[in-house]
Amino acid sequence: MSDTRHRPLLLTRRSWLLGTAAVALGACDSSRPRQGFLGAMERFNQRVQSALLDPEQFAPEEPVEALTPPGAFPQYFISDRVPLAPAGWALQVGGLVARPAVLSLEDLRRMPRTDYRIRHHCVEGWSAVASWHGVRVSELARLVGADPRARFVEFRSFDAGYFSSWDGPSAFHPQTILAYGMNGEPLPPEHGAPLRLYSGVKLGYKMVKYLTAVNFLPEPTGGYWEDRGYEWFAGV
Ligand SMILES: Nc1nc2c(c(=O)[nH]1)N[C@H]1C(S)=C(S)[C@@H](COP(=O)(O)O)O[C@H]1N2
Ligand SMILES: [Mo]
Repeated sequence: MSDTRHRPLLLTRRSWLLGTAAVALGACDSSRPRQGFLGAMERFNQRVQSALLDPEQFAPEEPVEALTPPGAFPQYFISDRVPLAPAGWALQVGGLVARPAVLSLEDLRRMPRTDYRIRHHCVEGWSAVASWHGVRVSELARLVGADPRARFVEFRSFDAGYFSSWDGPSAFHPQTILAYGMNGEPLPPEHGAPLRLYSGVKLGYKMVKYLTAVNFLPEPTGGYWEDRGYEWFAGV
């Protein structure tokens, strides 16, 4: 299923509370959504939302009964067919780091593992529950010696250039992981194999699947949907 159907932005709970102007942005409105009044509002909202993001706040663990049945968890990718990892896949880690690295799945599996079962929120209005496991982005930052000036993290993929950039507090949140497993199994191709971003603090479109690179950067870059008018912060 290719994701060309995103409809106009739904308000996140936090945007709703703040009464943002973001609702006026259409999903396919690529006509300079960041400029003028809306752009100013979004920059304002980002500041307010970053200030509101409580690093102690966790997405609630869901009970086993809440698990979405196998096969019913929606699948999104912008490529025409399921993107398959290139032979010899490895994750490139760079940017403002002391030790740039190229990591295999084995390397990542040897790092401390985090597991949780939480709800996924897509901007289109659906939600679903799965359990995920992988390694925290904060662990990766420690491994490569990310510079404190790198207050943003960019995630890139082999899915037709899909990417997203994140604010540091969300990227380094304890529930933000590079997931290599779903529901106790290796991550399936439909859900981003071999490695995807997962988090309890962001909407679905921020969680880049089919990862190729993670870059620790001093400035935010955009994102596939973000560059098409979707909110950049996109907190749950
Ligand atoms: N590479 C890539 N990552 C992506 C997307 C995509 O199209 N390509 N879609 C995003 C959106 S909109 C959502 S809701 C989630 C969906 O994850 P799922 O396919 O595992 O349900 O992936 C996100 N990450
Ligand atoms: Mo989504």
